[in-house]
Amino acid sequence: SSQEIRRALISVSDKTGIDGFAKRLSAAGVEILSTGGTAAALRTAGVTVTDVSSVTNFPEILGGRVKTLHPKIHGGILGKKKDPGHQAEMKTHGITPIDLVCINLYPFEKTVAKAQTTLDEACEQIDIGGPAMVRASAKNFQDVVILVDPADYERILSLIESKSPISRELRQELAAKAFRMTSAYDAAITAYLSGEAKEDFPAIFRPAFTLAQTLRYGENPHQKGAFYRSSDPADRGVGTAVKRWGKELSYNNVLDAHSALALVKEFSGPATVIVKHNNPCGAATGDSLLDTYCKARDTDPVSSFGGVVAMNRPVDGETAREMAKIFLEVVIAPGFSPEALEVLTKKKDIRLLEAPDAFAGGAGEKEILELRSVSGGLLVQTPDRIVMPTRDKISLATKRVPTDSEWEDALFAFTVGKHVRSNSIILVKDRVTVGIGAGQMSRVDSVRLSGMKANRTTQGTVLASDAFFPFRDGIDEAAKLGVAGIVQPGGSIRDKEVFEAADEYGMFMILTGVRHFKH
Ligand code: 93A
Repeated sequence: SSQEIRRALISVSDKTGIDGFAKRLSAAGVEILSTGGTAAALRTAGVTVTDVSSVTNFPEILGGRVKTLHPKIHGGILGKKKDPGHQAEMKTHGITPIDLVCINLYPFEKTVAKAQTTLDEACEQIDIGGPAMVRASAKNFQDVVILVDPADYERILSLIESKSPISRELRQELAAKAFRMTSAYDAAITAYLSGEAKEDFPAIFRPAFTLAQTLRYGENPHQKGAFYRSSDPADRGVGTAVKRWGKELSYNNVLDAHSALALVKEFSGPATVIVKHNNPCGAATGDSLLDTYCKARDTDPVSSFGGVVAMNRPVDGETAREMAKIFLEVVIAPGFSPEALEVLTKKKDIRLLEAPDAFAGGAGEKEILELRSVSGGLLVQTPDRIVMPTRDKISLATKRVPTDSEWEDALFAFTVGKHVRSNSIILVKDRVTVGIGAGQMSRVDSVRLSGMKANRTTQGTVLASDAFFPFRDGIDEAAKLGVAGIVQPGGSIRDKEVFEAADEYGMFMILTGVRHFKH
């Protein structure tokens, strides 16, 4: 039949197992064509081979750069058996059909993975003729079987040996696999030549985590969960914290402790952050740890109950005694004084995490990539490490100028906003959160929510917005709350209208030029 495999072309860089495959093909009566190195290897193994150069009647030239790029080869692959025109032309030009093509390409990726590889060496390993044949065969898959994976050899051999037809479905499956391979090959070349990823990608995908704990469950009891610790000595935090006291951590504890820690680390003076459902419900800086704890808790005492607390100073006795008054899920801090431990270990439901190395960082801290799984893929990004430009580099959009204290509140509010789910609006007074509007789908609702969440007057507060105001409505709502001024990135097409609204209400407006979406 026209589907019979009479002639195969084998051209492989990696010759492992190719002799066994070729021997069986040959024994089944298939003529074998091969390029220089492959032909030599097959002859050594005792297989009868026809040289491609004898088919083309042209030697391999340019050190092998041109071996199979010839009409006698590509015509043999691309000619359609059911097309009388094709068949006639092939006859005229003495082109014999090729029914099976078996290829593996020059090892480009392996070559560039070696640190000492030069650009010239890398370029020499860009296979041109191989992919051309792979793609030609895959295009004409109804007539040509394309093999690019040794895992498929046996399937095809057994069909040939039993004189069974190779179905269209199987041919198409192999063609899809072939194009997948050449497109990955091209992607590797693209990445190499554009200087991309050489360091980042292997680092992301190398096994970088070890199991820290099998969790009782995931986010919910019907979900399974596990917690992995980073093997990277520069990646320190919740995963490397030492548990000084308490029950097993849950999936949600770990997540909340991570978020609370990330925010509290932003501050240099004593600070406390309380997180609920992965959003801060209170944050404060102040003179003492006790002071900051009380202020953070009183932002939203209802939500603070059962909260996850992060502090950037070792927990002392008096702070611990205050904390012991309500139920808290987790406390994460650089340490605990003996007195604090004595007080807090009386509570059976609290977990105490000591993470001194999480605070060791500073300016030279290594950038740890953030990974997030999505269906069918993985998102990777560098962390959001900046807050806002320094006061001398920042622009003001309004007539009203902030006082020193308001500048400090603006910085504090904008810092908190960076750690709250978008759209986020934060009201702050004297470096203490007054109201937090988190995770709304419209900014104006976040403004309203920040006022609703306030436990005390919002008069004279500074409002931070994680992204620009699309309309003036957010400013109108802020005015109703008695906000003194606003800090936001700016950059909306309606900025003018937004600035005018702020001027109308006598507010100041600081433009940071930095956006802090957190999804
Ligand atoms: O240098 S190429 O881009 N030019 C070609 O015409 C060509 N034809 C086959 N590379 C070419 N090949 C590749 O040679 C194949 O993809 C295979 O990887 C390799 C096999 O060469 P040999 O049989 O000489 O070891």
